[in-house]
Amino acid sequence: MLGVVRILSLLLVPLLLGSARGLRKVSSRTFKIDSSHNRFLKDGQPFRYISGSIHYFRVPRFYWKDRLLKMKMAGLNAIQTYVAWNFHELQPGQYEFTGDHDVEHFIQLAHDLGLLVILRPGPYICAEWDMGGLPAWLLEKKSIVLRSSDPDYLAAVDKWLGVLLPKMRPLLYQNGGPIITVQVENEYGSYYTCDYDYLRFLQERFHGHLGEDVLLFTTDGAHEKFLQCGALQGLYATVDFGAGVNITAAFLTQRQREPRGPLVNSEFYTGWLDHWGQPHSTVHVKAVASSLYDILARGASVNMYMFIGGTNFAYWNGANTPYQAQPTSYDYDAPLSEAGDLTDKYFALRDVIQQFEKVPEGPIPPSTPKFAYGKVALKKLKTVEEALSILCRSGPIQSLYPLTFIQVKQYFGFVLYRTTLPQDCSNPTPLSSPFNGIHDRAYVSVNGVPQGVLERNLVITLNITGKAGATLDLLVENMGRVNYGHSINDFKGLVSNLTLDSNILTDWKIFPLNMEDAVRSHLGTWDGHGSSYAHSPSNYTLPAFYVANFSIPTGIPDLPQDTFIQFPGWTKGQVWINGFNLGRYWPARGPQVTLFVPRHILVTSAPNTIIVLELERAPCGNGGPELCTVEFVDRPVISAAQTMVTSLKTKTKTHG
Ligand code: 6GJ
Repeated sequence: MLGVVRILSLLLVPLLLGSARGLRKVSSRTFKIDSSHNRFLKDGQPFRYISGSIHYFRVPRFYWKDRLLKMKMAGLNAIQTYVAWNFHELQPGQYEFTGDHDVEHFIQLAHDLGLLVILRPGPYICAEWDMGGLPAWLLEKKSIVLRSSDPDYLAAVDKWLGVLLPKMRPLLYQNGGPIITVQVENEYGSYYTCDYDYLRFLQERFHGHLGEDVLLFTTDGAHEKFLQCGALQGLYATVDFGAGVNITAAFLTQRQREPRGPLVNSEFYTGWLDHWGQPHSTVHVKAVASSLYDILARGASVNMYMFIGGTNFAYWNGANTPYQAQPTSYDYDAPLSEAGDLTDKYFALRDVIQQFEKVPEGPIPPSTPKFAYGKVALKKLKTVEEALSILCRSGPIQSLYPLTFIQVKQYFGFVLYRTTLPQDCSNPTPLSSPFNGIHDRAYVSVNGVPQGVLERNLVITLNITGKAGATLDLLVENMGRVNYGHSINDFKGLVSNLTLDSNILTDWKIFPLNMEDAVRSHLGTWDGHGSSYAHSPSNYTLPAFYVANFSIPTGIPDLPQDTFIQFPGWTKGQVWINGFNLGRYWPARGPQVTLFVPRHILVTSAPNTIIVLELERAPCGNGGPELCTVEFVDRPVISAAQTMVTSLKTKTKTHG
């Protein structure tokens, strides 16, 4: 008898297992490519996605649902987001996935709203984001070859993917979530390394963590030269192009790589990026609508980059080369404005989509009300120099020659470099960075007297005066790391030696400055005695903190509301409200003049604290308190006249 039972169990078990496996397949959701009909299949049915890009790291969590719902109501059936590695692993091995960093919650919100998700986890993402999303601490190996099979780079990538992708697996479509496709790298064909082993490494790791049935793809510019290095067997090749491009030619490029399968434009540019000092970029509504119509009429799947751009809060903006940093606003002239407002472009694109797909009925969440809280008078709190003990609690690092930000383990913001004048400079004496090593701006003072500003590529020599032995301070600002092209290994600080009258300066004290902790915990305590103003022949003022408290009345319905802050008479700096780092302001250069202030950082229950770090010239000298003000207004200004400094102010050759 026992023998019979045993034989039966040997026969039955594989069948049971098989059926269990079969059950998973029978009840499983599928998202695949149907090569015979050049289309996607979702659960076996023909499917075309109409998607829009939104970056969770550029929109406060408070507003994720509002933006996603507006995208849904525009007729989108999917959204696309990058994952910014450096937004989650700020220090090696230290991960942040809560609050505004909670990417799982963001994806779940999309799912709850019936939106599918196209995930682009990089690890490099470009995106006008600091170092294209790669963490700056990778540069601690000075010779690292990013986006390649460099073993140190791959080891860091492997560890990161081992943290991120297991979080994404349950969110895949086939596992019950919204993620239908996953992009490997980003426009790899535009990068010089052209390392297939690197792409194959990523392909193997993505499948290892996400399963063999995940649909992986690549995106490259619509030209064969890009697909040469950007495409890989087993990764579905897609292209990107903007309005006004010859769409037939663009998709022909994709067809040369993918003779069968759906046509896909993974980045259909609805607008374009900005740089400080250049005119705000716009792309005409009609051009975008017309090209979108043409793309949809071909049955192609499309992702509109960006559908909402949002904001580069804090120090997160990237830069292009020759060095040009992007501003705080990432409005991108997108269908939803930086503040999430509905634009003419939104309705124009919704009208186009409506010609191909059913668009949800019902109310579209309206643009949020904006409130002009008016002018707020600030008082000078402390200069950076006076606050050094708070800003750099561990004290300076001594070094014969300057060290970079990375060498002192500072990744963002500011480092103060201090030495003494080795000679008398009673007559104006040239302080120079002969190898264009100011990365990116240095605010120079001698014994507390402002001397002027040195700037990467633009101002590499500055005449200074002072007596031998006087203290020479350079407050160096990281304006954002290059995010595109071969220069993304963008080291910051004084990356080469400085000379005074052609003699190399040595014996430096280097102060990494922790602005965030200082602003959150100490600088707000004002003793009522602001520091005095050092007279500066160049009418610069020392880099200094200014503070104000302002109250928003309780009892008024719906206050606080969103607003915009502007800086009449100020020059350039950083601003925090209630400890939230809103970003950089630079009205003296433009085109951005106002910064978006989302309502959730404001309170009515207590005074709101504004702290401004003005780096060049504050309007708070002898003009009296009425000039030392900022102002909250109810509409943005991001396309003001700008001051583009294009030519080098000295004849010395620059090195990029
Ligand atoms: C894309 O390539 C990129 O994949 N792109 C742009 N490229 C132009 C490069 C500037 C010289 S502009 C906006 C987008 C995003 O950067 C995207 O991440």
